[in-house]
Amino acid sequence: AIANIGVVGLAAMGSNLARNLARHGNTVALYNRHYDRTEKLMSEHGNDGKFIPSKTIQEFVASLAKPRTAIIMVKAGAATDAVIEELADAMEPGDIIVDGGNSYFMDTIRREKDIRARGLHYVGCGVSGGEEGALNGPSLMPGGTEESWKTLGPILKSIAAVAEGEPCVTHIGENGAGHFVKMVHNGIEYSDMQLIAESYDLMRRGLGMSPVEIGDMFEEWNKTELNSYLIEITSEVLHQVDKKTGKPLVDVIVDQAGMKGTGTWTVQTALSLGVPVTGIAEAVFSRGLSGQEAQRAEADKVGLAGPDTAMNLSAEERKAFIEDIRHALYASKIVAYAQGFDEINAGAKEYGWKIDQAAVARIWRGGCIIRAQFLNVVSDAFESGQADVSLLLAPYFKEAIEQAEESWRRVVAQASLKGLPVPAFASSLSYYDGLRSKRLPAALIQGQRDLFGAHTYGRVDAPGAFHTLWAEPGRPEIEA
Ligand code: NBP
Repeated sequence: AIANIGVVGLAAMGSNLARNLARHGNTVALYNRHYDRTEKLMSEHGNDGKFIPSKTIQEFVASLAKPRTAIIMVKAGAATDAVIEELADAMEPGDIIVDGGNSYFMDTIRREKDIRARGLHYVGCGVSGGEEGALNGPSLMPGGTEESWKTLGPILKSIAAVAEGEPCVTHIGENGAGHFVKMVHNGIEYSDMQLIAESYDLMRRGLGMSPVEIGDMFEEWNKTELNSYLIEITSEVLHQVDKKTGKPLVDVIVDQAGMKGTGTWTVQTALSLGVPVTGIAEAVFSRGLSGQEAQRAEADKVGLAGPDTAMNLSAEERKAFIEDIRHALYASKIVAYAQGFDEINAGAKEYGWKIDQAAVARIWRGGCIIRAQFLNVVSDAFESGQADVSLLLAPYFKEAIEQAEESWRRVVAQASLKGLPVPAFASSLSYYDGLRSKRLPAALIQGQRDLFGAHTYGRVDAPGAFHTLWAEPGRPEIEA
């Protein structure tokens, strides 16, 4: 038998992806460094479809039809490099190596160049949706050449999630474009989660609601424009009761959020591109603060000053404030997405990719962690060209924020007065206010820079660069 696709790396993600491929009529070659994983997949799920298991990479490559196409699903970093090397040695020009792991896009750019020089195709493909998505339909973000997309496209379309009748996969762009977009997807996921967490905290500590009451509220919110996978699972988490103690599970979980690096990459990349992704950055920093165990314990012991967080509102005021939080969440979410798409735009310019933002929004509507009804209107805004400058300037989102604005300000102000941390809400609002300010205090900063470092400044009334001779009052400025 001959396979039309192969999977290398059969841990949680790889075995589920292989099963998904087999269930959709593909004949799937299988290889894992330790054969026991391959055996386990065959014995437990061999009936899912047609598989060709191999014990060596040479056997695996020999079982593939030309052009041979293999998807690597191993640990990102050195393991991926090792597998690429083995595959490239065994393959022939024209064959396609796909990396479906969470690789850093600069690694993908480097690997693509190396592999192309050997006459093979190399595709870095973002895979979102976790284990469940890999099995039942992920959102897929492949980079690489147009030529490789011709072979790979139909295979990926066969296994991707479907949203509004369309498969959640599109050719993102050359070399590292797919992994870049997957990275920003994860950054946006961080900010979505942080905004939800801040909303929860305001209701919990500010309004004194129980986890179940808040879970019910998220269930209600899931029927609004906030409808999304993350809001849905938040409700599920908040309704969960710990079997051991009978307490709400959320109260038994240690309040330290882990991270594997893609959020950090998103912010590091944004910093080097000069794109303000304040919502994502605050989300990453908040996880960082949550992990500062020793500092937090000491601060708690010392007792840093601050107000009582309870807001003591009447039933009616409480209802109104919950609505305010919902509006603040929506407005901040729009800002985070606007910033994420700005980063994609800046990355595309820097690395020479042609990325269709509308198509990106469309493939995020299903399969992935940030899937949301809201992405329909995001893709419409890009499709129509109304979001070319910023998503915030597209009429639909401009109006949505106008409707939410007062609530948003009340939430940030009240949270501040009550000592409740809302870094993502507050930074998103400040970004919005900065964007709409006709003049920013950056003029003062530029003046300071010219004084201490002769960095020069532009004038509002004349072209060119100017420098003031600060020490000589009679001669205020010269053209630099
Ligand atoms: P892991 O990231 O846990 O990696 C385990 C796999 O890597 C096993 O198949 C293992 O083989 C193989 N491997 C290692 Br480790 N070192 C190797 C080497 N030097 N040579 C060959 N194989 C090696 O698996 P995962 O959780 O299934 O994730 C796979 C990829 O998908 C990762 O890049 C991950 O970031 C990405 N991803 C994960 C998720 C998720 O929700 N988990 C979502 C999206 C993307 P062995 O069995 O022989 O040890």
